[in-house]
Amino acid sequence: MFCDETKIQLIAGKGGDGSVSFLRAKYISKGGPDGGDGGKGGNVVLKTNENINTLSNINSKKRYKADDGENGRKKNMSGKMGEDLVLEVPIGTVIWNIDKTKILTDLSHPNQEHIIAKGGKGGLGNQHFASSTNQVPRFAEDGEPGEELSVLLELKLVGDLGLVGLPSVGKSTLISHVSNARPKIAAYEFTTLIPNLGVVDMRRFGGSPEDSFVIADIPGIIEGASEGKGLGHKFLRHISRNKVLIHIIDPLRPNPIENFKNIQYELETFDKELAKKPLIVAINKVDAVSAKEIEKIETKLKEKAIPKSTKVFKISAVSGEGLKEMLFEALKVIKKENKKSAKLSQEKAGQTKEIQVLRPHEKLVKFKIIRIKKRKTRRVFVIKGERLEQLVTMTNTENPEGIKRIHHFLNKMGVIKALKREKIEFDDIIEIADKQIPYQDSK
Ligand SMILES: Nc1nc2c(ncn2[C@@H]2O[C@H](COP(=O)(O)OP(=O)(O)OP(=O)(O)O)[C@@H](O)[C@H]2O)c(=O)[nH]1
Ligand SMILES: [Mg+2]
Repeated sequence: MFCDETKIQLIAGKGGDGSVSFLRAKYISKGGPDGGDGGKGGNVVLKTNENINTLSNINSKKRYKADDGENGRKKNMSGKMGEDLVLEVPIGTVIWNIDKTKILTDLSHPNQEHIIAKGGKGGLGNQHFASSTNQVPRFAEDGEPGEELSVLLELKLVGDLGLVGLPSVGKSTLISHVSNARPKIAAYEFTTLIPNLGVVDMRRFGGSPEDSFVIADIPGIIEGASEGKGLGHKFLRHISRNKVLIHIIDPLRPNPIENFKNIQYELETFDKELAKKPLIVAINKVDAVSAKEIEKIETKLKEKAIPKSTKVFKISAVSGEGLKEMLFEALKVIKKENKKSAKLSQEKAGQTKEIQVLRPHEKLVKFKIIRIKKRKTRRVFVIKGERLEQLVTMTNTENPEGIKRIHHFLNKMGVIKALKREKIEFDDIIEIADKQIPYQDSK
């Protein structure tokens, strides 16, 4: 089964709760607090595996959850960390937000890892809350919930060289002749239903050992693909990352020039960038057609369909004629494109250095009163802020010591000051992370 798009829900593990406990030992009447911390929740991690070529394994489930951290225990024992959940995906997997409007990350290297949903922090045990004024803290932090999000995974296979053309022109025959891939070959159209990747080892053609590249064979395209004819545009995304395309022409078919133009039009309709990619043209099956006939097609092609600079090769995917020269030309273009993109990413890296970033600390303590609602005689102040929300989420607001702790932080972070400017009054409500905290005048 081949699958190149799927939507899944990812849930990282919740942090374990901190424990409230007091040392109990014979002859010691009042021991100190000894509640251990909760363990951190497991992350959900996406990791590329070069042996996987499809998202079908991932697609078999719709919801993935990493392990929760264990709760803390007495005698200062911390809870165990939740294990990360590692999902293996093919190289070339793009992770989008669920409506496919924003790319979250793009996994294009072998063994690349990305934490997509972070596990929640473990809550601190009550031993941390002992102070000179409170030697019996009956409060421990709750574990933080794990991040939760839905994403759309899209696979764009990463080949260097992409083969395009009508069905039955010999794309699969070519890829099986020059690479380790063994796709099905047959005399009927649409033999290939899913994209295939193969590695071309140029040593076989007299090249050097470091010269190898990935070749991609995609299902045939026909006129009207943009309107969904044949297999439509479904697989064209897989050649959008190729550095060079080889458009294969079948001289046994009538109207090869017209066919060529139609396919080029379909590529352009799918994505303008495809039409701008370096292109090589191959007239295949020269073993089955007279040299004169081939000559005629080539001349017409150059007159009517391609710019002068486009290279045309006459090949036979069956006998191997002309393949070596064509592969070396492809390799030359791939190397040139690699150099270009290396330069581009260097320039990009240079640029990002100059971008000013907020120091983590600033980001953490930032907050904002986003809304003031009215409820009966009281007012509700809705506040947003990353660190504040985390703190409140991890604090049991049923526990008076918890409320006290939140007030302590509200004061420290300047929230109370900001609320006073808004003329907050006793009995008004502060709402953070969907929790309601009664305002206690802290004069
Ligand atoms: N004589 C000759 N026949 C070829 C050559 N290349 C391919 N063929 C034949 O053409 C037919 C189609 O070949 P495939 O490689 O399956 O074609 P394809 O482009 O992958 O076709 P789809 O997967 O349907 O898009 C088969 O019968 C091949 O044996 C060639 O160089 N010479
Ligand atoms: Mg095929």
